Amino acid sequence: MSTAAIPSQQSIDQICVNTIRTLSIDGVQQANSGHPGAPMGLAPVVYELWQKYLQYDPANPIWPNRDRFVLSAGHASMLIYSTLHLVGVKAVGPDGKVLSQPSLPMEELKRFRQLDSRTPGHPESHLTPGVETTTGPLGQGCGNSVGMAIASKWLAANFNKPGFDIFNFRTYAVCGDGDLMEGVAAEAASLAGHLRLSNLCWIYDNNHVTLDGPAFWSFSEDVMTRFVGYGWNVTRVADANDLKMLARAYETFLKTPDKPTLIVVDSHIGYGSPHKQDSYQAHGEPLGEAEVKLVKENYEWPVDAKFLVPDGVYQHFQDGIGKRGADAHAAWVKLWSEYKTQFPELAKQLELMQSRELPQGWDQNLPTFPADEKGMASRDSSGKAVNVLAKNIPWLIGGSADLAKSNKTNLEFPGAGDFLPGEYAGRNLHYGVREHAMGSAMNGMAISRLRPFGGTFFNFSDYLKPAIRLAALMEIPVIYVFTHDSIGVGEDGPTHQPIEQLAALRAMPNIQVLRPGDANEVVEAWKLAVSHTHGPTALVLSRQAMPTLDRTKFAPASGVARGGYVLSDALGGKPDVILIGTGTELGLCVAAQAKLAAEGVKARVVSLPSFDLFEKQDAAYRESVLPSAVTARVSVEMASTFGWDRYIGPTGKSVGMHSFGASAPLKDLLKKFGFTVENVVAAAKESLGK
Ligand SMILES: Cc1ncc(C[n+]2csc(CCOP(=O)(O)OP(=O)(O)O)c2C)c(N)n1
Ligand SMILES: [Mg+2]
Repeated sequence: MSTAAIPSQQSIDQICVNTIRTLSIDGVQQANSGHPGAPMGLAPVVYELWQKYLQYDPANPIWPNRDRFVLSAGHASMLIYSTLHLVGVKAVGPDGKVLSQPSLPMEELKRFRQLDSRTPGHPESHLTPGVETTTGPLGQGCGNSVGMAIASKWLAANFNKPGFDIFNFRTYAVCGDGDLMEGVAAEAASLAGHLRLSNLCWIYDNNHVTLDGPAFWSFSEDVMTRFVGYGWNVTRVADANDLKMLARAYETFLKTPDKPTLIVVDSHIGYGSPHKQDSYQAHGEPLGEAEVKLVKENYEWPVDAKFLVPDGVYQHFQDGIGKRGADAHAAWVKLWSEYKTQFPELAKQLELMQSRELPQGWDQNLPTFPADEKGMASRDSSGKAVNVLAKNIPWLIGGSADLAKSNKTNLEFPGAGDFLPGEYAGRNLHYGVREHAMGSAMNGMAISRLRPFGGTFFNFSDYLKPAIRLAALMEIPVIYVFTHDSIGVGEDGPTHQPIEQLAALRAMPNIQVLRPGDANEVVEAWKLAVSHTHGPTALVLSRQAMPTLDRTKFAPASGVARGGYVLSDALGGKPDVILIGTGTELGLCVAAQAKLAAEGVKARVVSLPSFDLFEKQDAAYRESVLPSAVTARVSVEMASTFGWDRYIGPTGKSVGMHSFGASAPLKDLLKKFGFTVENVVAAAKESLGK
């Protein structure tokens, strides 16, 4: 396409900015779906950052010390797609190797929002190399960026050596009014300010508009004062189109040594379109062919050209970010090769982290728990297991939302240390009472190749659910330590007693959910959690003790790996009834089995700590555990019975929860809600038709 129609007085910077804008407009228009407004307003912000400041090599989008760019305003996805295309970010193969072809060739921009494109409606990191994290649910990118900044500080504190700044990457997040209205961003900002994460920069698109109308309808707080209160450095750019002012703001960020930076950028949605400026109706929709032409006219752009990249634009990006990024990357590679010879041990660790592998001997010294009728709470066995694992895996780093002592997530071995403001080497994070930010930050940490685990009460898993969901979608290995997993918490009452949380997590795709039934199952569950590299794991653990089963009499706990296994068969096989239990209720099933045997009823006990792992087994195995001929079945679990019908069938019985719990001593609750041996026995008989 000829560029003759673009007036020569437009600087190359301006032409590049307008190319980002018009590619975004054309992508949205072609899809007839999406948000053109935010990319139009934000194009100069992103241009100035990428072209002049971002330490990023388009030829290697997985270089570990690259600066991270997060588009928290994920609805502006065409903005990042256009940018990735123009700067020529390379694709990455499934094996994690950088390829010679681009991540987003022009055809992909033209296939915006189409099936199997690399340009989905909102950016998805597992689909599109160059997209650092999946965004769209507003606020999450902000939370992720805090995790990335934490990761950079932690990596620097643990791996940098004098003269070897292997890690010092910065994280930039672009957010809008919606992001800053969301609670998760507020939690994350509070945490980042507290931790003095000077490597974090948020760029707030202060465009005075949200989907429903002018921002003042719903949002009138003083954002700058709020962030000053959080302990951030706050600066403002009064006109998003002023590249010089933007540059000054980025310089200010780079010069601020002790706090994160918020750059408030005043912009007008769809800037440059005088026709739509005052119309709040349509900015979340395609402009329409006629408006597209008017907008292009306003940019002094050829009005009929589509997906136009004027001559010189690709080259200009190559000369800017391309060259700067290649030089920075090359310097790093040189440093890294010297580092590898001087610090081979540390270098090896970093290589393992990058490929999400575990170090040799990662499972050594894990405890085996002897049989014990009184037993222990699974949170306690979990605490023991994770302390061993964390000692073996130096980048397994923990934390809790202010419940570390309850969740037993504290890493207590010598040298584990705390991650505190200005002290970034420690392995224990203190998220404070900020569950959602914890979940979202852990995503950012996992993306940065750390292996984070974080704890809270299972009931409060709802507080971080949106972040869990994104971890599952992004296929990243975050581990949740959810303790106090049932009405078994007792006196704290129904506000603290989870009911439907298990069913809800089991319904989520691509998360490993494990509710182990004794101390040795807990160890197996932790092994599965740390070995699982392409999705999150939720460990659902009790506050109260459960028996440690005698594994010389019962099947080995390694059966956990198959999700469900025959823990104890009926004498002579051929059970009349199958009792299926998880967690604290497994012991109840074992006791009921003995009682039934005394009455001449042959029962099999199946331990089923993980629905999802059991579903992954072949049909023959599942049939061997739950033979279809045995239709008398009982499930026993102190949670909503929702979902159990698939295992108990039409004649089965569920001993479970059908209401919220209550505040009372545990023994009274067990009686009230039927978690007694007698009741399980009665359910078994009922299922047998007796
Ligand atoms: C958690 C969440 N709620 C709602 C939405 C739907 N949504 C997409 S953009 C948007 C608001 C847009 O306002 P703003 O953040 O100011 O972005 P702008 O329209 O200015 O680009 C909303 C509500 C969402 N993506 N995520
Ligand atoms: Mg807005």
